[in-house]
This record gives sequence, C-alpha cells and structure tokens, in this order.
Amino acid sequence: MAGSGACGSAHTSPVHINRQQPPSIFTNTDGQKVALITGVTGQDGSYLAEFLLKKSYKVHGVIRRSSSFNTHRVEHLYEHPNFRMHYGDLTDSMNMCQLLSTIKPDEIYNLGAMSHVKVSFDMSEYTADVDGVGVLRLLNAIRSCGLERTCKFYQASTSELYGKVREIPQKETTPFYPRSPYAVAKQFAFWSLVNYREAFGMHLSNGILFNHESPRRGATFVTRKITRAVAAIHRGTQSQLELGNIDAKRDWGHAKDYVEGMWMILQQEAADDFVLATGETHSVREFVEKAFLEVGITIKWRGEAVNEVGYDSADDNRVLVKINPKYYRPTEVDLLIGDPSKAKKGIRMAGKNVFLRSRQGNGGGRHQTSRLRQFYTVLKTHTALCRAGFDKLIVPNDCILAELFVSRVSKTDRKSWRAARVLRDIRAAPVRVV
Ligand code: NAP
Ligand code: G4F
Repeated sequence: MAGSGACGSAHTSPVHINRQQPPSIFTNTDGQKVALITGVTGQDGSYLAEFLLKKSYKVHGVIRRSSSFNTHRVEHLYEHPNFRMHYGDLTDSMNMCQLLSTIKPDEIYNLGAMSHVKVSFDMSEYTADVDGVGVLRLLNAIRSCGLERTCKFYQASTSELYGKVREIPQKETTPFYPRSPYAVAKQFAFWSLVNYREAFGMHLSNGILFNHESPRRGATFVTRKITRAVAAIHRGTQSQLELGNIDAKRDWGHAKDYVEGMWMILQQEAADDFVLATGETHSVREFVEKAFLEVGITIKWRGEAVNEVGYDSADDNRVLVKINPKYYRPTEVDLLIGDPSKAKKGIRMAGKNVFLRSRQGNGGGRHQTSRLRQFYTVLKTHTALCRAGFDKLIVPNDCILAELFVSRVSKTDRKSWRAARVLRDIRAAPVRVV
C-alpha cells in the first residue's frame, strides 16, 4: 500500500493512460518486480522501458510536464498493461517523495537529466539542480520513504566525468576532470551515490556510460545531426551541414546494448560502479565521411580550423560541410575511449561498436535504392516490423536509411493513418536493417 513511509500517503495521478486500472495492479505485492524510470521519455528511458516490460517488470515512468508533446518515444507503450507514467520533475522533492511512497519501486533507474553538454554552459545552475542536486533529492526520498533496504538505484553517470582525460583508455579508477557544468553536476551525483552507499549501506550503482546512439537519439546530438543532414542533402532539402569541433573523438555504442547493461548492473549482489564502453574511438570527422559515403558522396577536406570545409570529391565547388564556431564548446572533451574490462568480467556486458558496419567505398546508386526498397518493405507495417524481429538500427548507415525512407514517403501517403504510423515507427521503434 502507498504511503507508509515518512512521505505520507500522498497520491500521484498517472498520465492519461491505463486510467481504468486500479492502482493496486502497480504495487509489488504479487512478486513482479517494480521499476521506476526517470527520463523515460528520452532515448535510453524508452529503450529501458521496453526492455524491462519484456522481462515482465511493472514499469513506472516519470514524464516532465510540457506544453508540447514529449512522449513520442514511448507512445507505443501506452496500451501495455504494465506501463504507467506519472508527472514529475527532479527539481521537486515532494513530488519525488510522493512517487516513491506510492510506487515503492524495487529498482530505480535515474536517467532524467539536462543531458546536452553545450547547453549546460548556458543553463549551468539549472543543470546543477537537475543533474546534481536532483539525484540527492531522489536518494533522500528513498530514505524518507523507508526504502533504503529494498530499493536498488542506478545512476546515469557519464564518460564526460573524465573530461580532460588523465588516462587512455578510461576506466573506473581513472581520475575525473570534468569540463562542463553538465559534467561537474554529474560528478556531484556520482559521489553522492558513493557517499550514501558507504554511509547507509544502500544499493546504489553508477554506470559510467560512454556515448551511445540510436535512431531515437535527440536531433541536436552530433550523430543524429549528421545523419539527418546527410539524408536531407541527399534528397535536396538542405545544402550544407554546419558543425563545431570535428576532431573530437568518441567511443560510440548502441543505446540498446547499454540499457541492458544498466539492468545487469542492478542485478549484482553488491552495488558497484561500472564503465560501459566499446573500447573503440572515432572522430566526428570520420563519422561525417562514413555518413556521406552512405549516399555515394566521398568527402574531401581543405582549409584549416574555422575555415576548413568538406566538399564533394566529384565537384570541388560543392561544399557540403562547414565549420561554425557557434558549435564549439568553451572547454572541449577531446578524446573519450573506455576500458569496459570490469563490466565484461563482472556483469558479462558485451557492448559492440557499431560504427564500422558502415559500407566502405561507393555507397550510393542501385545498391542504395534496393536497400531502401528492402527497408520500405520491412517497415510497411509495425506488425511486419515486429514479426521480422528487426530490433536494432545501427549508426550511422541505418539512421540515414531511416531518414531517407521518411523522405520517400509522398505527402499524400503521409496523410494516411498507415503512413503516419510507419513514420512514427521509424522514428521511435528499434529497427535493424541488414
Ligand atoms: P535524453 O534523451 O536527453 O533524455 C533525458 C530525459 O531526462 C528526458 O526524458 C527528459 O525529459 C528528462 N528530463 C530532463 N529534465 C528533467 C527534469 N528536470 N526532471 C525529470 N526528467 C527530466 O538523454 P539520454 O541520451 O536518454 O540519456 C539518459 C541519461 O544518461 C541522462 O542522464 C544522460 O545525462 C546520461 N548519459 C547519456 C549518455 C548518452 O550517450 N546518451 C552517456 C552517458 C550518460 P523530456 O523528454 O521532457 O526532455
Ligand atoms: O553528440 P554530442 O553533443 O555528445 P557529447 O557532448 O559527447 O555528450 C553526450 O555523451 C555524453 C557521454 O560521453 C553524455 F554524458 C551526454 O549526456 C551526451 O549524451 O557531441 C559529441 C562531440 C563533441 O566533442 C562536440 O564538440 O561532437 C562535437 N561536435 C562537433 N560539432 C558537435 C557538433 N556536437 C554537437 N552536439 N553539435 C555539433 O554541431
């Protein structure tokens, strides 16, 4: 029953779904595990919700109030009998307390954050409040509700903690050197977990995750920004792509692998901190080159620093990539590459770097068209998609295919409910094209 902890018997209203179900179906009285996910509407949150539902969890997600729709990544889960959403915000202690006292989760995955590094320089105080103090609010709520012995907690820590890296590759023992308000806030959160774990014996684990991407990645992060632009350039609706520091290197994995890692971390007997990474690193420049190859364009570079441009090797005058200093960060993280040995051994995590699956050589022409057709066939209906078992979309090549597919659907088709649904699925559903 709700409300036995110090937070009282407050009731929280679920968001416009499953209203007909009595609240009791969502308490952990029948042996089914109950998870609470903050940031459920984000890339990782949506994949994690799907993953946990498949494992027969009851899943509660926290949704931020917004005057525009922010639920596109989880709308396909609305009808699921074990999924429910609640309004909430990491800046609101009482709200967190109410949610925990009502739901009494066995596992909390704290994925909610202001997650954009560049934006954190513009909104530093807010970032500190949500990404740093917000975590402490949740930890205190666990204690206030008397759940510290029963509730396991996962914190979305980040490779950004390594910032100006002190060691290559980075592992759990590598000292931190945060380079943005985002990373500083996440460091506060990281150590808050360690401190409460030692002080109160709570089951609190940090996943230090290196960059992970997918077609659900927010469009302002560099991989989606590039794949969307390449597709738009290919279909003639955009002429150039503007980027910041293209020599930054990242260890890019797939979000679906990483949400499984989050779950595995919480299944450990003893709480601990783990790096999840692929152990491979690539520059943004390489990503750009590979992405353009997918539409048959070989990019060549000329010029230096802000004057550098990427142009089509088939036409020197066709400049496709420009540097815009507005995308530079005041302090940059130049190189990230993780050492996932501890996770591989401890939780048997097997993250794959998917970057190099992109085809080498000329990627356009007939082959591209036939792949598109294949893609279209696969995606015609959501049912077909699920039946086919396509469960991953690989970056960067398949992200581009998804974007290209969207561009091939005619305006009339877009109006039909079926096409609208397919489009939504492409953007939201996990898909793998082989
Ligand atoms: P994301 O797509 O940006 O999702 C962030 C989520 O947090 C969204 O659901 C967002 O809600 C929610 N949120 C934002 N402010 C909030 C607040 N004040 N209260 C409650 N929820 C709030 O991020 P992601 O890529 O899935 O990453 C998930 C977590 O992992 C984040 O904490 C991120 O910092 C961390 N992380 C990500 C990576 C990566 O490469 N993706 C690597 C390491 C760590 P709206 O939908 O309403 O905006
Ligand atoms: O895609 P990004 O914005 O991701 P970043 O900064 O690495 O942060 C992401 O990964 C972190 C894990 O390491 C997470 F903690 C964090 O929440 C987020 O998910 O930028 C990647 C790199 C950077 O070096 C950036 O300077 O790409 C460079 N970049 C170059 N031009 C650009 C651009 N990044 C963005 N977003 N936009 C550009 O135009």
